[in-house]
Amino acid sequence: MSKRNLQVCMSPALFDLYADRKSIVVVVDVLRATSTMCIAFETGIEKMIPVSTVEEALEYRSTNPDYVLAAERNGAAVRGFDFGNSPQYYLDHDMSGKTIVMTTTNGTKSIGIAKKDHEVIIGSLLNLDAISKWLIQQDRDVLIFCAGWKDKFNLEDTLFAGALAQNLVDSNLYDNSCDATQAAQVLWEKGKDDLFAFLDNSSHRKRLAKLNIDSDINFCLKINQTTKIPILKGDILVALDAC
Ligand code: 3SL
Repeated sequence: MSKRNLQVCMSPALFDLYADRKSIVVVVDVLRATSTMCIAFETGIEKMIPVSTVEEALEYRSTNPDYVLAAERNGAAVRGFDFGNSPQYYLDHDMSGKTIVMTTTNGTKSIGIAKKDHEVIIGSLLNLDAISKWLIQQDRDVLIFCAGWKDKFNLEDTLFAGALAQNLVDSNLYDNSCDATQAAQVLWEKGKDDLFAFLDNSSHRKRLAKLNIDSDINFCLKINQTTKIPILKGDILVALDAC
């Protein structure tokens, strides 16, 4: 039996090189967009509409006044929006049944790129095991798509890619001859025992620390806090409960 293809794309700038129109794409932005999406569904939101621009988000609300708008640029909440991109906001506010329209610097942009030709699901360390199990049940190739930072490589998304790749490779169903996949696995092996310390000198940890949000970073680095898997149906994310 031939093995399933498993690739890691380290940056949106490289996506066209990996796109094959058949793989399931797992979009990841550990700090913080896709962690926030996973926890938003865990706390009971009904739908989320990820959009690339602030203007698109505002347009949604002009026709749907009940929608809640979340927007972040360069780590900070965008003025005039209901809130920004903190996963912990959803723990502190009751959003059950709500539809959130969300735009972020890299995460929602990456979803916009991937959705053109691929089925898209949302990954984070918070739903790592759920997403691993669900993917193993699908007889499909997998492309893990790291959102990075403004087209640059980042460590935290690569750590997630390595963790997910390791789980998939352990099932013996996937071929990991992609060099980027192997590199991600090596980084995961090196960092997995203390992710916070491993990221100590990383660019986005420093960026977020300047905004005083170390507690969000700690939260996003927790593993297996939810079994919710956001999946894109058209332009809308809904929750797929794993297993
Ligand atoms: O780039 C993004 O999509 C965000 O997750 C960045 S931040 O963590 O909100 O700064």
